[in-house]
Amino acid sequence: MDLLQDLKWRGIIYQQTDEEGLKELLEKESISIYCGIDPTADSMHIGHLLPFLTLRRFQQHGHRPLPVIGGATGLIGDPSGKSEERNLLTVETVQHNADSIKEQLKRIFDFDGENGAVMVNNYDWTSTTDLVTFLRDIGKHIGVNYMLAKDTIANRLETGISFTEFTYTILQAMDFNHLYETYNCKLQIGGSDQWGNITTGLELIRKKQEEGAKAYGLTIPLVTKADGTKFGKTESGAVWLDAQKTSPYEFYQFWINTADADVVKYLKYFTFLSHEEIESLEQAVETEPHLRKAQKVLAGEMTKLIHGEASLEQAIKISAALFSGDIKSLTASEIKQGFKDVPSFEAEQGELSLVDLLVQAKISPSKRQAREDIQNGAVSINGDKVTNLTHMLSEEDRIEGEFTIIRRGKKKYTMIKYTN
Ligand code: 485
Repeated sequence: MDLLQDLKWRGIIYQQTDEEGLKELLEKESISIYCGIDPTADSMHIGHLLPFLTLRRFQQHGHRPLPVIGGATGLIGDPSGKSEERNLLTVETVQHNADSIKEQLKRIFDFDGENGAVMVNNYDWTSTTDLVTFLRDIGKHIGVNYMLAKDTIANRLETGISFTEFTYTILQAMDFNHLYETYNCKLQIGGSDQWGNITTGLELIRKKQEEGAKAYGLTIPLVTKADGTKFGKTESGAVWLDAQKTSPYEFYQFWINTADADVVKYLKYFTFLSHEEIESLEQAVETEPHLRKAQKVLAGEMTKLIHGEASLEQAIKISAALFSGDIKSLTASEIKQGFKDVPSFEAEQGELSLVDLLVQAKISPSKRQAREDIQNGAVSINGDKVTNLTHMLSEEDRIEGEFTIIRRGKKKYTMIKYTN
């Protein structure tokens, strides 16, 4: 099966500017293909993954990926999908963000070999284009009427749009034209919100390049969830690729929690598993959904891809320990990852009776209940059941001197943190 058929099978193609033309082109030559990202935050989130993983699929079929960092466009602000003008970021912030995102993109592509990826930053050619050249050589080719007809601009005419954001689409078009000239880049991909910007690029290439010059655009669907809620968000916010913002354990858990109704779609979108492997997992969802085989494979593949094998193993270990309640096997750093979202209570250093603590931390509703809980064997400290009613919490109950994990009943965990 060729690349475009595979993308179709996976449901990755939303819109194409010339389906037949691109098919013919890919049959006869290896091309460069690009996708850009604006460094508006210091990390990518999983909403950015699909376009870049798709770029990687092109690389696996012999094409050269050009991940583009929007060092210039990030300073301007894409109006696409935004109902309001963006606040400008400082040059320092955008530079800092660009450095972090570059490191993350490095993990997705192969930079060696004949079709090795080339990472570029549009600041390099945008910042060196002077205003007169921009207006004469670029702006002259793009009609204002043409721009006003773009959804992303038309949608803002009522609420207002600055000249700065209005111009954004031309900057992205200039990138496509520049990459066409420099890397023979003939295809730009992006999320469905990028259609307007991608087609402005094609317009510019058509006007500026020799007769018959041709480039293509392809967009990728917005990732949706069967229950209608937004993909990529959890109670604690966006799911980031940066391990400091979203720990590998949380990242793993995010994918593990995928609904049966979505899991096959996500396996197709995000993993590099073969059609046969995905079809057999689809079978498993139907015949033995309780085993959550497909979710485990999805979470495993994604965590390995973004955080590496060791972090995946750790995430699996934390998940198993939390499930069984056997948290003694975890290191302090693993406990921190696994218990980040459990309720926490700040206690003072020094001796404190377990009964008092259970009440103060609102783990048990009353002293009487606290005593009952302890007697019934329902309370454990760091994974060890405690039945001694007069137990005093001491240094020994602190993991690395920093915290204690109390469990009441099967699932209710509380993290006790100590103030000095
Ligand atoms: O030449 C280019 C310069 C900048 C961009 C693309 C080409 C970035 C683009 N305008 C943009 O805003 N992209 C979004 C971003 O940076 O977060 C998202 C899109 C999404 C998908 C993703 O980037 O909203 O659909 O394309 C990779």
